[in-house]
Amino acid sequence: MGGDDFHKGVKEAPHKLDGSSLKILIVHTRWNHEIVDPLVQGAISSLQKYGVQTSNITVRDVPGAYELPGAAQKLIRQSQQQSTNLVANIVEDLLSTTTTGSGSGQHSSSKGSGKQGPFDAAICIGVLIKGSTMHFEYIADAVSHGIMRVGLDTGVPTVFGVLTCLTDEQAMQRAGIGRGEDKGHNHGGDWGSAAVEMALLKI
Ligand code: DLZ
Repeated sequence: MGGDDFHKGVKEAPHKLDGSSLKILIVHTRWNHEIVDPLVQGAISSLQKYGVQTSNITVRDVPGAYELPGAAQKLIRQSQQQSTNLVANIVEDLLSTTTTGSGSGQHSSSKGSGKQGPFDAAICIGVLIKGSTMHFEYIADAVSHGIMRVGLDTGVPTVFGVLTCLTDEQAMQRAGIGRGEDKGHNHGGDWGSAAVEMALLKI
């Protein structure tokens, strides 16, 4: 494995990834949407390839990359809170059924088509392209640290799907829409598989 044989990128996971029980959040920017949209599509296709049901993929958008960590954290926390409320309602209902026989017998867990419960993983997707000022450096630094914090603070694996490129062409190549004959590689696919792998991680 040297010289011309080197293949840059991630090797397939050593075990089968079954995402059929997972609920995934994608938060993406509207900045640079012509490059972001194929990346989001690449991530969704990859999630589906690993068995994640379309009804269990939530997609939300924000203005720019700087907003990604805050939005992801808010949505993850809301899903965790909803899940706690759901469990509390079920317990309350069961208790009232046992003591008075008057429980509704119908829990909200039976409603809706998607999986109930908190997100199992999140993917933050955006494209930062360097301009002539220091703006790029500040945003890239804040966003990368912010996304890392979301994952660590919420306990929900949060994938860094932000391209930090020096030129438009670099970004397009990494979204699989390069202008030349070689369209490049859509990194959204790698982010989808990383989300599934991290969501399933256990001892
Ligand atoms: C302002 C700005 C600039 C100059 N460049 C980008 C970019 O390349 N990619 C991106 O996602 N967002 C950019 N933004 C917007 C900021 O991320 C943010 O939305 C605004 O500063 C408002 O907080």
